Amino acid sequence: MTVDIADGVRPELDGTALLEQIEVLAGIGVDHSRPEAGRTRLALSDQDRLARDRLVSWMKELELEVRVDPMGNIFGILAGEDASCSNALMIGSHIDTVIEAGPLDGAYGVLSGLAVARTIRLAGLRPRRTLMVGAFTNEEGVRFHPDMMGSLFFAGGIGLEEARAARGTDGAALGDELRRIGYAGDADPAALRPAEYLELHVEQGPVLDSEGIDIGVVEDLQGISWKRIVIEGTANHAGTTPISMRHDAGFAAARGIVFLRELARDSGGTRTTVGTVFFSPGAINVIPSRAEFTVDMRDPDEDRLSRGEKGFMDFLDRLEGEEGVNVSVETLARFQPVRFDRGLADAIEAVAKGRGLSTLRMTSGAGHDAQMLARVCRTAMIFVPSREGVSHNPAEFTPSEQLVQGAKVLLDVALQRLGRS
Ligand code: HGY
Ligand code: MN
Ligand code: MN
Repeated sequence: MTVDIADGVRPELDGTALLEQIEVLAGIGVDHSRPEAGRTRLALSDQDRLARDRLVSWMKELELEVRVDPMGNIFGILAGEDASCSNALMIGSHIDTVIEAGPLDGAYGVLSGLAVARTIRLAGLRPRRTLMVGAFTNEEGVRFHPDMMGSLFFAGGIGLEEARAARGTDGAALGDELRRIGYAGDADPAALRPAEYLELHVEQGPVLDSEGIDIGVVEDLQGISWKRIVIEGTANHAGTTPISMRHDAGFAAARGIVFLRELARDSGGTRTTVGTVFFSPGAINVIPSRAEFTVDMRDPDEDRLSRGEKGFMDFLDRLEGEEGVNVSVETLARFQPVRFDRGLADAIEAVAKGRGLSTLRMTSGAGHDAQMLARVCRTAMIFVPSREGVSHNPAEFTPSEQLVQGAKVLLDVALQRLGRS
């Protein structure tokens, strides 16, 4: 029997099964001696492999065909009457995490996709079009840069050899790690590209929660610029060296961090973050000879983002002369703002309203695999609220009923799309 929402076919999604799987996955990567530190599943780590193995086992329980591409992207396929992937609907996200992460970022979207497949399977339905559930490699980009690397490869935005050669912050080569954990697959990504992609995700920001809105209809996603800055100064004695004679890489870095905050404050929309800073040689009584820090700069407006990048580069030029240091800059990621598919966004909004839910059209502040899938197919995102906007933090939380509600909206949209030829 083919699925068609027009037939009044409305199988009910089992929220309990979804919540149970979220809890199981959330337990992978937890250091039980420090439960307050959440979970850490850096891309291609042993913890990531455990989560991948668990996801694959759940896909197989649902008799999905499991395919893995050369970047370790995992796909569970529920064939429709039209068994082609090129006309398929894919629902996806990621299961790698940042350091000391919450339970929902990424995992919620993948497991909700699995819940949609489970609902269709248990109802004995056969969709007209194929449903694919995807889990993309290295969405977070914490260990290997850039972020969204698996979906970028899937969308043809980075070559396999370049990706496999990426060096992690721990010095490991991405290709070696893919092989080590057994996820260097052979499926051709081009043959797996769908016609449409949906991603359900927690907002990770404060808007929906503070305004009491049930569902975010994500229309676009802001631009991202990641850079690594290395400042070379001169080590010297903390006690004997007059301030006027110092070439203090640490102080120069501190000036850069303050400049970035002031740039964001005065910009009207740019957000800047310095998430990592390292000083060398790292001794209390030695003026740092070297400082290394990363810059995460984001803006929904491409021109303003470019101006921010240039403003910071001009500042670094001045800094070299004023502090007598040498500055080098490496670009780690640069993605322009992305607009999602209007028709899919309209369908999400209509379904949510049909369920009596409040909705808000919004821009995603976070990066997502959807921004890469948008390069190759019609793509849209659904958000549910994050309690006090907290994410990339063990305290990340969304009430169960809101998680299940979001998954039911996803199911409704999916059934609509799958029921079409
Ligand atoms: O950085 C991001 O926005 C995403 O979590 N990778
Ligand atoms: Mn995410
Ligand atoms: Mn994230």
